Amino acid sequence: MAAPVTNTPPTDASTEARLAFRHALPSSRLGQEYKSLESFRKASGFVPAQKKEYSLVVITEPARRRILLGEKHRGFGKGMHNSFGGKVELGESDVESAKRELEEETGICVPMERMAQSKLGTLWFTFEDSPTEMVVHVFRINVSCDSNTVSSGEMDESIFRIDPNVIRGCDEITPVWFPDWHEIPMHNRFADDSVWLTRVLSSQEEVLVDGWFHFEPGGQEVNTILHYYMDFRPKNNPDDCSA
Ligand code: 6U4
Repeated sequence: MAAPVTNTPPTDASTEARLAFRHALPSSRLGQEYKSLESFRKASGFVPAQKKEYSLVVITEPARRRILLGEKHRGFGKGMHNSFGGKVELGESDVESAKRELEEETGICVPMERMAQSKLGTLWFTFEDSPTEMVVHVFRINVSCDSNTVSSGEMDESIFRIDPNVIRGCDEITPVWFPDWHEIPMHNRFADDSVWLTRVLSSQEEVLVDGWFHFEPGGQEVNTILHYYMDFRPKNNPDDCSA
């Protein structure tokens, strides 16, 4: 029997991060955290028959603590607020998918090299009632989106400048800025976002994250995690897990 993390104090870094987000899901929806991938796998006991790969791009404006989210009108996650992305098409890399989907869904064009450098990690999702594992390659682009700074040369090179006028939606998704990321409608997002995204946004430094989430049956309606394992680490010192 795999050992769950039962002795984690209530103020561990992940819990603390989550509590700062007003609409984060309660722990009763987030399942049991495991301390290793091996113990997570033993607990879920799930072997997917097939997998599908996706890209997901998180767009944030750190100076204003804003996040750009898409209101999804159709397909997987319909009616929810999600970041941008979609399937990795045949012959495409994860980076190419992220670049293409972001541009299709928001009008924002990020160069390939920039997108490649912005990879946060990978999330693996399995579901009690589906044979298919979703493998989601996650990227984060920090932007400045202000018409006054579009032509200014003085800016931190980690910030990607975008002209607010380029942002537009498509028939699938409408992009909307949320003025304070602590107000993200987490109750209207996939449950795992309350675990990994809250942690990523709360971190003062650049981080990498890989996560494995096994969901209860019932899909989007139930939207509840049974088991998860998350490997969260600073980008510049990947061996240090204290971020
Ligand atoms: P079509 O209909 O072909 O345009 P496509 O846009 O290629 O579809 P879609 O929209 O079904 O694919 O992609 C699903 C999107 O949802 C991907 O960006 C990955 C993302 N996603 C899936 N599960 C997620 C989860 N649990 N948490 C999360 N994002 C998830 O934050």
